[in-house]
Amino acid sequence: MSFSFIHISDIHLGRPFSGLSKFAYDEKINYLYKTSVEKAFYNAIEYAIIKNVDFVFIAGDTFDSDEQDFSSKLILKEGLKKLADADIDVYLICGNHDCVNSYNKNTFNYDIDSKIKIIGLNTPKYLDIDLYNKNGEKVACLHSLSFTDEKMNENPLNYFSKVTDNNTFNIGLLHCDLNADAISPYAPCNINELKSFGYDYWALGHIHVPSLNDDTIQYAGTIQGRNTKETGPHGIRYIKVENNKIIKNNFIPMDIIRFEDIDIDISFINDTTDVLSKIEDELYKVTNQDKNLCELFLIRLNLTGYTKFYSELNDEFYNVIADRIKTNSYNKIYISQIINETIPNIDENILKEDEGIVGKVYNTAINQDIIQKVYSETEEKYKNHIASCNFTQQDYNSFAQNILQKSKEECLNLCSFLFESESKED
Ligand SMILES: [Mn+2]
Repeated sequence: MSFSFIHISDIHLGRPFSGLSKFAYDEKINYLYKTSVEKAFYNAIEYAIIKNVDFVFIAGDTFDSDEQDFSSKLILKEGLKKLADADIDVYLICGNHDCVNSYNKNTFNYDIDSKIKIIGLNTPKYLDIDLYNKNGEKVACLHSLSFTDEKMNENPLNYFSKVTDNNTFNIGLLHCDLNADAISPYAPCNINELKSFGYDYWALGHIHVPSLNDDTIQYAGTIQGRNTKETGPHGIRYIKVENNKIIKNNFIPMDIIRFEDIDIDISFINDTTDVLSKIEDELYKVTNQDKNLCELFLIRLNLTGYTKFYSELNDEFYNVIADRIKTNSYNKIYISQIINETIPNIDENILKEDEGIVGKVYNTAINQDIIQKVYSETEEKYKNHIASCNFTQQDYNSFAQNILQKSKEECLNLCSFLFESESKED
């Protein structure tokens, strides 16, 4: 006996994109901001139909607001209809953004036997139900709960029943705050409590950028990132089960616009004009994989490492780089921000010989006698603490050596920044 399903969550229909006002007048961005969420959602539906899945589970926050706009209602209605027409059973729970009470009962007036179940609307708010695959075989039991109101302070697991029949595949469908301390208003519970129910898969909603390392307890994440914090691929999960065992458990990207933060070390570049190709090499490693799916990558670049042309990294440099990347990628990669986290690479001898204030600071700071004095004073001050660490003499020596080395490096870094900014003013 086999079946398959997809797990979608946090579609947030109607939620605007945020934090990118610098592109406010860009035609391509405006067009994609209007269309990408719908497109990602329809991608997911098409995927479910092509894969001929038996079920689709939607784990809450389908609408962004309890005042559903007409366009969002239409998008969801049409999507659900496509699934039902393809003989796919849909179970949708309501989250804190789209609680049961916010659903328009004229629009979503499915009867109790419909293939589309909005938990709490055409079913009770907690629903235990047997699931039958397309061959009519009983293959699983679903346990699902909706938010009635925008807040749920109680532990949602109070509603759920534990597994009594080990021969059935059990699925939990829940919108909850797993990282929560017990006072979260978004259905607080923890991962050990979930595990104690003995279910085979928990389809969760609420967290947009999932980081759980458990194959059987999963947030699907939002289907389309909406701001620079929602980086990386976004999509759905596709699960295939055979004889009560999960044999496929895959994340499938669906997003049209993708946000990324990329660190690029420019330490070994000796010519400023080579920075562009270095950045492009690194960018393409990240963007190539889903270049056919994503129509736009919005990238925040962090430049790191030691560089001897620190003072040349200015706004003009950033603007030229961003323009070239956009042009060279046929308007597919936009740089939203370049952050300079590099450290000026100044030869130590230049600092030593500098007769200005920076040179004085540096020469004082690296003076062995002064370092030894500061070190001894510090050692004396923290001797009880050091003793309580029970170092061997050898460990202690290497620890001390390490600290001295680190502080010397930090001192060089700091003085290099000072030296650069002083020479800029000259
Ligand atoms: Mn939520």
